[in-house]
Amino acid sequence: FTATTLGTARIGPHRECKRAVEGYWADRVTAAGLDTVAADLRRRSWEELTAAGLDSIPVNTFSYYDHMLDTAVMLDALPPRVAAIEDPLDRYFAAARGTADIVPLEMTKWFDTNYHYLVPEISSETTFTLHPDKVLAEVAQAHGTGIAARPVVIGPITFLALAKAVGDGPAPITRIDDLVPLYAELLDRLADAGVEWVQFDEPALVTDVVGGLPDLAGSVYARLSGVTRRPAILVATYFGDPGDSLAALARTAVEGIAVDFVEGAVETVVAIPELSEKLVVAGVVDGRNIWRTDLDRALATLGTLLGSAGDLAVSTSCSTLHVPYSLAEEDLLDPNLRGWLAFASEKFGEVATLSRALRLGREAETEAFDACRAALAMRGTDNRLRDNAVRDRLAAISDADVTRGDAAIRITEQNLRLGLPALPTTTIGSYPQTAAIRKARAALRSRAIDRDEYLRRMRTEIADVVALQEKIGLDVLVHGEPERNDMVQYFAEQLDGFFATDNGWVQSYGTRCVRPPILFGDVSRRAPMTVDWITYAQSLTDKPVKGMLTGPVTILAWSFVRDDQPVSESASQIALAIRDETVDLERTGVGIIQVDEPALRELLPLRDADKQAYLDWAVRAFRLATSGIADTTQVHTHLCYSEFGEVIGAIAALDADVTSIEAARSHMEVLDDLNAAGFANGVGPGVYDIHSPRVPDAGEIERLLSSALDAVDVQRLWVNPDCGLKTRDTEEVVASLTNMVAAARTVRASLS
Ligand code: THG
Ligand code: ZN
Repeated sequence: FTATTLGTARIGPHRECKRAVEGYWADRVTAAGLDTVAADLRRRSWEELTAAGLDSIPVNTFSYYDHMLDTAVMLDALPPRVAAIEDPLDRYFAAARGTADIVPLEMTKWFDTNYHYLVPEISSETTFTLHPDKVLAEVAQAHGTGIAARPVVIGPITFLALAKAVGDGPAPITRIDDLVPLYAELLDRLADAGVEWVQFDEPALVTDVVGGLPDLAGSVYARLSGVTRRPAILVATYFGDPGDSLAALARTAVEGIAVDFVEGAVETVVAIPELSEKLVVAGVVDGRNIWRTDLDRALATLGTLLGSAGDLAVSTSCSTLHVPYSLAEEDLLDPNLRGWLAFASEKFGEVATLSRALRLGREAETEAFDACRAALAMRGTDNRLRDNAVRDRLAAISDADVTRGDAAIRITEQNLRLGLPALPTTTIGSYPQTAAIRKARAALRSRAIDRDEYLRRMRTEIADVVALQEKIGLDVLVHGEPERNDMVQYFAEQLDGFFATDNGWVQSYGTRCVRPPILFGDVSRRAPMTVDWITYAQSLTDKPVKGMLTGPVTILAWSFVRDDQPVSESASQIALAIRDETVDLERTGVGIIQVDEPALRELLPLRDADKQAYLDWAVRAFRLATSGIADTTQVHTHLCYSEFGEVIGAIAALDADVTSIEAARSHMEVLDDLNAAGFANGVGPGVYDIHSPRVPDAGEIERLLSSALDAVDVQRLWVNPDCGLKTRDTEEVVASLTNMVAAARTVRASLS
């Protein structure tokens, strides 16, 4: 084949799948109804790809929740605790979300993206067997509509490398020999189904997550390509340079290898003689950022590859899961900016254009190339790209600007000022986004109400949330963030250098989506962004109210970033804007400011060699944002969604006075790691998992707090949930927080 994409989004162009799945959970949609919506979305997506000019169509990239979970189902590797649930769909959702008495699988970031996958649990009792029903059903549906279907399945190496060992089981990757025969059986079943090409996704090969990956890739794919009855195999690497794994794969009998040329280097391919026997699927169109492809440059890359590859197909660099569906949905975009962008559907067009230009010459696509050059020339000269005031200010930053006073002295001064009890209770920041909030936001958008009425309604929400927290008995309050649609989008909308989309939804996990803002120019703050809300909340209570901000690394990680300067430079610009906000909050008397960095782990480079440089600039950006205020002002931060292992030193280096951190799903293990990293400041390990509707009882939280006290000194321990509460409903929140406060009081009493 000549033109493809490695995968597509599945949430639906108007989030149809999200609505259907949530409807199913709420008993408003039947299983059959859900199936119809899904089948229709798949068919429309395949038709779109075909119409765009792609001649190999990825299938099985659809999912009701997550493709790692789908793979766990395919391999019969769901945890035993869901086995008793008879219905396969309900069992699947129980593993994903938990139930009243089942803890769900852990969720963590998919490589360095903002997508979260469910982490399969592999124990020594896990016996893998093959259940290819889903992939076969999607292939059958595709064949039924005459589509050149190429099923996509997560490869055995990536599946195991991203899974987690439970019990006393060894590292999951040691089970690779158990999986190879099942994948061989899968090849046979796919051959039966008339499949010509299968794609095994092996993004783990661009990382150093487990040792010896090149050898493993060579041996696993030598065995799989040795299967006699099978479709042609495409091994897809993406998100980075596959390094030595590429040569190892090239020496096997697989027919195709996909390489990400947005991240990876062309030289790697050119140097491997065995590739002259293979189809190289060249990811020259960025699958995960939203900039229009420089067609001339991409065609030049393809030209260089032509001599080295046996055959060449054009593709997006990875699945377009990570970008919005289509620019056609964006009515309000600045026309200049629109020309610089390509969402998924525009990218499919670029792939087809490049594929035709490669075969027929650039002349066959003159119009597309001319339009591209004109748009990119406009982008090059747009004066919003450079703000000299911001650049001068950054150039003048010194080490003193990123350093606060001694941590032990700071905490003493803060304790005097705040007068909090031992084991202070608090929440992460957001409260449920109630129907009233959503209604008000929609009414403002449709101009049914004016700005003043909207502000008035938000204030009512804040007053309710403050009263609720006082009633529950929390020690440090928040305003609840009713005015924020999203913790990144909210700030991006108020900062110069960003713009927002109307319908640019991207799946974050399960049915949850975000609309990442687009960072296109130099960043600066026009005016205070949060001060009025916080001061209003503080006026309603004698308890301290935290000022809530999003940190520079997270704003960067959850935006589409400009590709014309190092991201570290963008991070510093955002940090200055946040710093200005902290100074304004402090000036109005706010005593605690939380600067969240849940995405700190997310941008960690995939290769070990690149990690330290990232951690250095990320920590510096956070410290730039938080070092403009007095030592008597307490800085909090919050981290979640990850294995913290590799960033634990950086978390300590952030030097926040208090760090709240996701811990409930990993049973407080993170505290020992923080201690080992020399972290001695305050810490609030999350005492219950907010991603599940399950309400923890007080006894359970007491036990967690006791075990936390084994690891940290009582003066350092804070009590809080795992994460913000915006996805929960008020009833669950009240029940859970009431139990949390009761548990804190019991443990507090037992101390004296
Ligand atoms: N914002 C952004 N990215 C994120 C998070 C975030 N990535 C990591 C983590 N938090 C993901 N968590 C969520 C939690 C809730 C929702 C999305 C991501 C969510 N979304 C609404 C939905 O899908 O219904 C839509 C929200 C809206 O209307 O804007 O609830 O917090 N950027
Ligand atoms: Zn969180």
